[in-house]
Amino acid sequence: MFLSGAAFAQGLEVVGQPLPQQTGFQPAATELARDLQGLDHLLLIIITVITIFVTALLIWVMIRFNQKANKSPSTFTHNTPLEVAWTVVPILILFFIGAFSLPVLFKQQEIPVADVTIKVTGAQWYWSYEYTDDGVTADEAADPIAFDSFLLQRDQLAQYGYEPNQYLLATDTAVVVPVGKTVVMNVTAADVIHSWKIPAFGVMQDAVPGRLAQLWFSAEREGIYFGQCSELCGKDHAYMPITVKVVSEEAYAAWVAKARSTGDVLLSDADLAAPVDLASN
Ligand SMILES: [Cu+2]
Repeated sequence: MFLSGAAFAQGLEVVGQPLPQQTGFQPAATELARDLQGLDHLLLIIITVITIFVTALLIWVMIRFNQKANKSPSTFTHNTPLEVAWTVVPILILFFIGAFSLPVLFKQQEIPVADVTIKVTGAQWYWSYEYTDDGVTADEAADPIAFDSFLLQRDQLAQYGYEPNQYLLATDTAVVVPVGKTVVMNVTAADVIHSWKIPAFGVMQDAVPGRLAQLWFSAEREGIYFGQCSELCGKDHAYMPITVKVVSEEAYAAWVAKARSTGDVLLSDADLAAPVDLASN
C-alpha cells in the first residue's frame, strides 16, 4: 500500500456513522434520504393515530359491552354503513400513503444523467470499484480508476486516520465522490448476492451476480459516510463495509489526477488542501 505514516483525510468530518445508543436515522445527506425520513415521520403519525383509535375502541368495548354492564346484548349481525366505512377508510389511508411514497420510490428508481459513473462489484468479502466515467478525464480510452476496498483491522485504523469505534465501518480505500454532483453506481456482484448501502444517502441496492442494477445519489455535504454490505453473503458478511468520502469538486479533481498518474487512490490531505485548476485536466 501507499502508506507513509501520515493520517489520511482528517480534513473531513464524519457525517454518516452509526453511533452507540442511536435508534433514529443518520443525518440525511441527500434529497433521497430526506424524503425517506419524511415518509417515515408521516407513517409514524398515521400509525400512532390508528393505534390510539383501535386501543380506545377496545377499551370502550370492554367497559361498555362487558357482561355486567350490558346484560342483554343485541342480536344483529350486520351493519352495512359500518362495513362499508371500515373497508373504504383503510383504502383511503393507503391512497394517502401512496400519494407520498410512490413519488419517493420513482425518484429513487429513475436514474438521472450522471456526472460521475462508478461500477461497484460485490465479492466475498470486499467491494471493487471502477470509475467508468470519473467526470474529469476526457479521454474515454484511458484506463479507469479501479481499486478494491477491504475492511481495516483494528490495528490499522489509526494508520488510516480512523477512530477505534469505526472498526467494521472503515475500509483501506474509499469511494471518493464530488459534493453536489450526481453519482450513478452500477451495482453487480462476482459471486453471491451482496447489497451496497449508505444509510445517510438513503440508498441500498442488491448486487446480484450476472445483473446490473443502478442507484444514484447526490451528496449535499462533504464528509465521510459509512455503510455495510446489507445482504447476508457468507461468513464474512459483517466484514465488508463501505466508506465513501464526499469532497469538494477541486479536491475530487486533484484526487482523480493523482490516482490516474500514480495509481495511488488514497485520498490524501494534499488532495483536500490543494485546489487544482479544473481547466487543466
Ligand atoms: Cu456481502
